[in-house]
Formats: sequence, C-alpha cells, structure tokens
Amino acid sequence: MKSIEELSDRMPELTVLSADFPCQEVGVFTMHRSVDLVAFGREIGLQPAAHNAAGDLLWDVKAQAAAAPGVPRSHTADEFVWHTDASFEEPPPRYFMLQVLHGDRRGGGQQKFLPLSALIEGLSEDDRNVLSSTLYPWKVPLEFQKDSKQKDLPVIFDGEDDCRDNIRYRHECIQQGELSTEQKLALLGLDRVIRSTPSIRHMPQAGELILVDNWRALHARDNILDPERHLQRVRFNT
Ligand SMILES: O=C(O)CCC(=O)C(=O)O
Ligand SMILES: [Fe+2]
Repeated sequence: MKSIEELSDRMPELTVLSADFPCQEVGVFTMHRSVDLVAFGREIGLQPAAHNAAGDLLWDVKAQAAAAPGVPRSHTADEFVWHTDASFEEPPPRYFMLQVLHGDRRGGGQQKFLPLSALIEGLSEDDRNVLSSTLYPWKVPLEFQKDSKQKDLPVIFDGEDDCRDNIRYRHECIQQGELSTEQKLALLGLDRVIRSTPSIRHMPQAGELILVDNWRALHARDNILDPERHLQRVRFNT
C-alpha cells in the first residue's frame, strides 16, 4: 500500500512542475502539460479501475447544459456532499485522480477534503464499532451498476495487509429505511463529526492533477458556477 507521497516520488520529473500536499491523503500536482491519466497512473504502478459495466476508465466531470433528471451527479453543476468515490464497491477503488482541464473562473466548484484520521478521533467507540461491524445496505446508482443493485457493506472496513479502518461513505446511497436503530445513530454520529471537523479547501486550477487516497479521506465539492469547468477523472487500484 502506497502513501500519496510515495506515489508522487514515482512521478516523472519532466511531467510534474511542483507538488503540494494539503494533507497526507491528497496530492496536488502542477503539470507541465496535460497527460493521459490512465497511462500516467500505470507509470506510477496503479491499475485503472472501470467506472461501470461498459468498462469506461476515463470519466468527464462536467456539467451538462440542461442536465435531465437521472443523469450522473458528475454531469450536473450541483454541490457534491461529503463522500468517497464508488463507495458501493467492494473494495472501493483505492485512489482517484482528477485532471483539471478547465477551472471554474467564477469561483465555484471548490473542493473540500477530510482525512479519516481526523474523523476517527471524533467518533465514539460505540459508533465506531457499529460502523465497522455491521452491514449497511447500499444502493448502487444506475450508471455504476456492474453486477447488483444493492450491496450490504460496512462503512468502516479493513483492506488487505495492514490497512485497517478505512472508510466508504455516501449518505444518499444508504437505504435509511432498512437500518437498525443503532446503525442510524452511528450514522448520525458520523455526520456530526463530519460537520464539526475543519476541512481542507482547494480550488482546482487548470493544469493541476489531484491525487486522492479514496480509502483515507472524504471529499466534497461546492456547486459549479462556470459551465466550462471540466475535470477528467480516473479511479485506480493497487
Ligand atoms: O468536481 C469535483 O471537483 C469533484 C468531483 C467528484 O467528487 C466526483 O466526481 O466524484
Ligand atoms: Fe467524488
């Protein structure tokens, strides 16, 4: 398992102009030129992960002019509340990269990050136990259905090796009606800690590549103001 800093050490110097780590779980790289994200990830030892049953690797995060109901959230200008990507997968992709092709010139679309280490500290032991030892029912959004429509998965999960206590989260994907009282309370506890923990903010600029540890940090995004804002996204496993 590689940290974001270790992965950054593998990046070719000729491609990366500068690197900044707003926290251990997020790297922001200013690039000399735009890159083929899939190839770039492979170069640093990561395996691209498909977004959907069709096997798409590259995903555009761009608001559609008139987003119809039911389009993927990444094709709307709406706010993205706190989540991890593909939280309904087992396991979720370990990392994702966002390449900023066009920043939001009207000041929208600011990103926020919350490292899991800060959240774990704030959770009560009871809530932590329920989040890690009971299965929550997850709805898989239509555009990402690869095998099933629903999965039963813990919120806090252990990965392979020594990678314990990781997080998957996307409130709207959890079937609230099927939760036990202790599960509901534990989720409320998590939401409370998320709200009260100071987050890291980043305004994505054209030419940047943002690499996020999707097991160890939550992320969110303000609503988009500039219809030209355009990011490319690829998810990766190790
Ligand atoms: O638009 C962004 O900055 C982040 C998008 C995002 O979180 C997602 O597509 O899952
Ligand atoms: Fe996301």
